Amino acid sequence: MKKILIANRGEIALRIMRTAKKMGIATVAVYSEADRHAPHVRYADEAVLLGPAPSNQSYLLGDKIIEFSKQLGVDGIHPGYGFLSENAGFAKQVSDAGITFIGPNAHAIEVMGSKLAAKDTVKAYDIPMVPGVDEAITDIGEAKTIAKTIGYPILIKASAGGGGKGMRIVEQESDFESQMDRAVSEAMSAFGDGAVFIEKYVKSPRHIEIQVLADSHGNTVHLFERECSVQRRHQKVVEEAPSAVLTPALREEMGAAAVRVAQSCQYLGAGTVEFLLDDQLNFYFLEMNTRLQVEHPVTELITGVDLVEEQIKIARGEALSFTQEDLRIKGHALELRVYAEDPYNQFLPSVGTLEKYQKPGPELARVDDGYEEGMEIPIYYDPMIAKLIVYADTRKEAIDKMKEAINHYHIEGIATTLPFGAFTCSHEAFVSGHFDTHFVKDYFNPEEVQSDPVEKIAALAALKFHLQDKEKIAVADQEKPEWHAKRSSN
Ligand code: MV4
Repeated sequence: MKKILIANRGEIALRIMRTAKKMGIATVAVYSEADRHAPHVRYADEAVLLGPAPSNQSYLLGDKIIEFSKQLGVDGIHPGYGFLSENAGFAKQVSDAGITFIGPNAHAIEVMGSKLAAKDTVKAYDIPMVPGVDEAITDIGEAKTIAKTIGYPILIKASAGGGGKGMRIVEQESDFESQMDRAVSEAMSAFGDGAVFIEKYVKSPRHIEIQVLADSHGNTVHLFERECSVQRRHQKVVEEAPSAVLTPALREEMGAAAVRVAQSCQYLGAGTVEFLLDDQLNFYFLEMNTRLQVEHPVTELITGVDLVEEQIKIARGEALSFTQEDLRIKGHALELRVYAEDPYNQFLPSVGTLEKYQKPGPELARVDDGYEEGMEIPIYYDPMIAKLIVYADTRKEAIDKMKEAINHYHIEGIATTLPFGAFTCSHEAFVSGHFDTHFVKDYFNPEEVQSDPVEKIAALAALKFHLQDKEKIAVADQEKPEWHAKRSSN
């Protein structure tokens, strides 16, 4: 493989190109009109303009990307995450064009893209699953009978789902039909697929995911877990590896299960198997993500494996150069997603220009970013500016290092999630490891956010009055109150 095209933008495009260059592979960037001056365009050996800013006129144009690839003699296409990365049709079109898709085969993408197909595929592989059904609900009466056996509360989920869309908690039988109707119509409008199923609702789960790598010679290994329980509105904000709660025995058991999930769909390349972990440390398979994930760096730091390099080697047909026994966890890594969002104002997007942009030095942190001082954050794409990643011998030292790195990260012109990171790293629940996916809702109170004194305190006082004011006219969030309706009472 001599030349690869990176069908993506921002930090992940740069991240992939860095490894390609290290391997002596030439790089081709693609970009939209909004990204003409973006670092990923300058960093690449060649770059081609796809079209106007909106993704459906640029980064989602699979045909155009393949056309350019042919013209430029590209051997492989790396899709990054988002955009075309989990589009089975695109993966197939790329291979049909005689170009290597740096990712799994279309079959694995398709199966894992449907939660019901995924459950059906893994069920012969001894994978623990949340009590529930593995078929789309067609008969309400039958579904109610099953729900009664499982026991309320139950959760209705969309098969095509993602980001919590089409997901509804049902507390009691009398709410079943109305919640079902809402889930189906939400799934229909979001995914064009109204298929839903039910599961027992796991009350206070932690989100644990296992990184896997599978080559084309029949070797599949896992690279341990990442914990991503600190989320809000189904968007991860802080991730770490390893998890503070897994024992070596549980880690091995979950790792082995993840490997079987990958084997069940003849997986190839890097993938992630997501599990819920309940308060009794029971784990349940949720889904498999068939891409390189945003939070992959924490795994790289604790294992010393460059995941993009492995993806490229696997795509070239090479066998993994290590076995499961060769892999060890060393140290602890934390990642904070730095979003252009205002934690003091319900994490609403904060648009504007990076008037000031100074990062902590490499001795303190790895910063994977895609912007520079003076740049505007386009409104068309994901609002993530950077990933702030730290590594230390122990979890406690990593947390302290993250706090220090945040203090050495200076961004002006837009609000970011940096203060939220400081809040999390100073919170007793996070520091002690006693937290779950409700962390943000249970504890995050904008008034407690740790930050540079004086101006911030003044700003917070102003904010407090602002929020009190707003509360009176607040329009309810579409999914949150419902989802967490019962939490405040436990
Ligand atoms: C669940 C659950 C509780 N019980 N399933 C949220 C997104 C989707 N991928 C799966 N999700 C959940 N599924 C059962 N049976 C709770 C969640 C959930 C969640 C999962 C992982 C990380 C954050 C979350 C936040 C809220 C709900």
